[in-house]
Formats: sequence, structure tokens, C-alpha cells
Amino acid sequence: MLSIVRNLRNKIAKTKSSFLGKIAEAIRLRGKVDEELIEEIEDILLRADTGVEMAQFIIEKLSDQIRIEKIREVEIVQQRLQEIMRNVLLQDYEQNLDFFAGAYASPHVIVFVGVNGVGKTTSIAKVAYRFRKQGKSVLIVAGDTFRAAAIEQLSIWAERAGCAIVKNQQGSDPAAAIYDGVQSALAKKYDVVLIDTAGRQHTKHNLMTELSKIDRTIKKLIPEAPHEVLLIVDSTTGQNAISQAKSFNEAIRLTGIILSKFDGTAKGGIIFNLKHNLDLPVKLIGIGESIEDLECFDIQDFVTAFFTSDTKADENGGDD
Ligand SMILES: Nc1nc2c(ncn2[C@@H]2O[C@H](COP(=O)(O)OP(=O)(O)O)[C@@H](O)[C@H]2O)c(=O)[nH]1
Ligand SMILES: [Mg+2]
Repeated sequence: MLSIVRNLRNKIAKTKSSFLGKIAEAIRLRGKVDEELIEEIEDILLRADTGVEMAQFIIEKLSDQIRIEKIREVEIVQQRLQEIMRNVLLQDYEQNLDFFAGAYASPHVIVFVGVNGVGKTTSIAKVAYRFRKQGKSVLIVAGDTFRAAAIEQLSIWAERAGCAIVKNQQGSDPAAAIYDGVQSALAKKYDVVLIDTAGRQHTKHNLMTELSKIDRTIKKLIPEAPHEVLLIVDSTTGQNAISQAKSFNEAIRLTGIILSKFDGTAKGGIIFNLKHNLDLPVKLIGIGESIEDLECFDIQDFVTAFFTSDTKADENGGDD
């Protein structure tokens, strides 16, 4: 548990320093508690993609506390603000089950969806790698048949993760490729099936319809599958995530989010936005480009990693 927090803290050091660091800097430079300071903080929250409602909520709470406690010292403002932000994340906290340890069907079918470039293929490799480390047999299905390069990229990752891959010709019907893949997984008794899909804009109706078709295709073979449908959300692109999630969820029932690229983004506020606007849990968090850079997302761990002071991070081998 501790090592997860430490690893997470190191990996998100940049995100943390660009988001919380900017707030700390603004507070220090302003040096006094006034209206302008509050506005500056609100501005930073908004630019970090917390979303308007969340920023307003945090600022109102902070203003109330400043008034009630008659706060004059900027250090106290800093402390109160962090407490408020922590509480937002921890409110209605539910322990996420360990994504990789849950009891699952055989095969356990997971579909990865999202817009272009968010990290679907990379996330599949990371998930495959984790399951493989637990001794599970994993079959990856190349459901992104639009580009030959996509099939090629996935093959390379499958090899690195040490798992098998089913791929059809470029340009072939993705639903057919997925049908073949799931059928093969059933015949060969794989433990886990990971299905890549092409990136699609959530506003393109025909592409979203295709996702529904993929869902039906899988159900033909395994009525209760897919067991998970994960939407990959790119932390660096922020706000749009909410409308993406809503549209994808209409085409295929989502079960959770993978928040990718949380290392080195200035927009760590996305986590507040998702918490506030979506009913879907963030299940996994991507914290780098290598195959090991994925953690099960637990808000408690995240809050500890994100809000513990840098001095403590340094003691624990932090790199900032
Ligand atoms: N820094 C960082 N980069 C990531 C992460 N996940 C994916 N990427 C990068 O994002 C780019 C797009 O990833 P890819 O998996 O091809 O996205 P896809 O189009 O959704 O399949 C690649 O350059 C990845 O290395 C992450 O967690 N952190
Ligand atoms: Mg891809």
C-alpha cells in the first residue's frame, strides 16, 4: 500500500507541482488575504480543469471559512484550501475493489473505448501486463482495424506483455474481428480478453452505432459480457471528458474510467471534475508511457500522494 502511494507520488510530482504549486505560488506572491487572492485561486482551479461548478464550490467554501475564522494569514488559507479539496475527493468515498484481483468470469472480457490518441492501446498493454504478472492467460483482440499501424502497434505491445493477439486484415469489419477473437478465447479457455477499439469522436453518430454493434456481437457469444467497458480519458485534455463519457455510455454501457497521462499534466483538476459530474468510478490511472505505468486508482491513496508535502515526498525518494 505504502509503496503504491510512494510510486504514485513520484509519478505525479509534475502534475502536483504545476497544479498545487501554482496555487501555493499565487498565495505566496499575493502575501495577503483579499478578494484578489480568492479570484486568483479560482482562476487556477479553472485552468486546471476542475470545471466551473467545482471551482465555484471550492471557492465558496474557502470564502466562508476565511470569513468565519477571520483568517488573515495566507498560510492558513493554503491549509484550508487543501482541506476543502481533500474533502471533495473523499466525500462518499468508496474503496475501489482491486481491479486485477476481483473474481471474474472466464474469460473476463474488457473493452477499451475512447477518442483518438487518449491512450487506449497503451492502457491495454499495461492491463495485459498486470494480468500476465498474476499468471493469467491473456488474449488481446485488435478491434481497431482502420489503420494497419494500429494493428502493428498492438502486436508489439502484446509481445512485450507476453500475451497472444487475434488480428484480422486492415479494413475488415471490427465487429467480425472481435467475434473471432472472443470465439477463439472461449475455445482456448483464456482467462482474460482485452479488446482494442478504434478511436472515435463521441459526436460521430455512425461510429457510436458501431460500438453498440460491437457490444451486441460480444453478447452473442457471452451474454453477460463485456464485464468491463472502460473509457480512457486523457488528463491533459480535460473538460471534454464529461460529454465524451455521456455519449459513449449511450452507445455501450461504461463501467469505469481509465485516467491516462496523469504524469506531467498541468491539468490535475480533471479529477475533481470527474468526481463531481460523473457517476462512473475512475478505476485505473495511467502515469507514464511504459508498460508498468498503471495503478489501481484509490482516492485515499491518491489524496495522500497528491496533498502530502513535498518535504515528505523528498524523504521518501521523491524527485521534485
Ligand atoms: N505520459 C504518458 N503518456 C501516455 C500515457 N498513456 C498513453 N500515453 C501516450 O499517448 C500516446 C497515444 O497513446 P495510444 O495508446 O496510441 O492512444 P490510442 O490512440 O487511444 O490508442 C502515445 O504516445 C502514448 O505513449 C500515460 O499514462 N502517460
Ligand atoms: Mg490505439
